[in-house]
Amino acid sequence: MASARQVRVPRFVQRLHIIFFAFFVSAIGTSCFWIGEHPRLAMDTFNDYYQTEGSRLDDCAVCHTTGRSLNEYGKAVRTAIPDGDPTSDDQRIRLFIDALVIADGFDSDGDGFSNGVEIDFGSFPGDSEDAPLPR
Ligand SMILES: [Ca+2]
Repeated sequence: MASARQVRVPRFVQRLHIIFFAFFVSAIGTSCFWIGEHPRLAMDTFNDYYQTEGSRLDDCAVCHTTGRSLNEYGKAVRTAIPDGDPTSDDQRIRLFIDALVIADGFDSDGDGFSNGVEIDFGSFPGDSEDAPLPR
């Protein structure tokens, strides 16, 4: 026999935890991973900054291994991008260039050449098998 005190909880209330979880994930995603939502802006900004359009470095493989996975150079750039949610492409471009400049000083693939030197010489800064030719 059912108690007269049973309270029927509406289905949407029963699922509130799912809504809160989705909101939480969404909020984190916009503050930390915005650059992944703008791959064309990232590639265009890279090419504009380093004058690499049409070169072998005009390729997603500069930062990525497969799909959205980042190589060590891509991780260095990604790490240098501050958290936040830029509201315009101008802000995104400025933050991305700042991150590129920071990553220039590292040797992400450990081949003995800084990322900036590698890009200047047209080699991939995230691929230790690809380095500037010795002189
Ligand atoms: Ca390299």
